[in-house]
Amino acid sequence: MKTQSILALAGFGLLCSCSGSSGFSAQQKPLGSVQQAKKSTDPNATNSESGANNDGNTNSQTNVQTSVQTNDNNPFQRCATDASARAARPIKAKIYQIREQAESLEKDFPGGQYKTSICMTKFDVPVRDFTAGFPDIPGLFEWFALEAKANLVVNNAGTYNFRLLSDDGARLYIDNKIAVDNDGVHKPQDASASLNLSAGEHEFRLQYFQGPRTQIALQLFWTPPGASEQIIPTENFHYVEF
Ligand SMILES: [Ca+2]
Repeated sequence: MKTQSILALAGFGLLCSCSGSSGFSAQQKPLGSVQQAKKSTDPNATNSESGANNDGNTNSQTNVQTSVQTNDNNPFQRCATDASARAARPIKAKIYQIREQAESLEKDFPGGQYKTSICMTKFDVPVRDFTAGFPDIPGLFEWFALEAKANLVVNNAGTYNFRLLSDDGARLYIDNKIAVDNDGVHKPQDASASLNLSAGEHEFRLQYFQGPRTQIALQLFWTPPGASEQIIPTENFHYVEF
C-alpha cells in the first residue's frame, strides 16, 4: 500500500472561504493531521494506478466486495420540492455528461454539460451494474460526472476517518479543502484520510465520474471517534440548495 501524505495539499486551505463555525476548529492546523492512504482493492485491476499500489504491503489493505449486485433500484432519484421530503433525501447532486474517454475528473469541476439534478439518501452504492441512467436522462449511464453538495453534521468533535470507495474516480472535499482523492479511471478502489473536525456543520462536496460502462460503485464511510466504520448516515447530511 502506498501511503501518501497530502500535507502539500494544505495549499487548498488558502482558498477556504468557510466560516469559523463550519470550518476546522481554529486551533487545528487545516489538514495538518491528515494522512491519506490509497489502496488497490481489486486483484484483477489492470490499470496502472492500482498496479502501482500493489506493492505487497498488506498492512492496511481492505477487501472490497467485488461481486456485482443485480439490484436495479436506482440510487439517483428526483429531488423533492417540499422541505420535509428533502430531509429524507438530503444530498443533492448535479449530473453532467462528460467527454468519452475522459480519464479523470476535470480540474475545475464542473466539467462537461449539465443535464439534470438528482437527490440521494447517502453514498451507498456498492459495486453494481448501472444501465438505468437518470430519471430525466435514462440514456446517460456512462461518461457522466456528478457533483454533490450538502452540509455534513458532526455530532462530536474529534478525529474522523473517511473512506471513499468508487468506480471510477471520486474526490471528497470538506470545508472547501480536498480530503480524499480517489480520482482516475479504475475498478473498485478506495482511499481514506483522517480529519480533525469540530462539532457542528461542515461544508461537504463530493465529485464522482463514471467512465466506460457498466460497472459503478460509490460508497462513503466514516469512523467517528470511538465508533465503528459505517456509511455516513442520512441524518448527518443537511440539504443545501445550489
Ligand atoms: Ca466504471
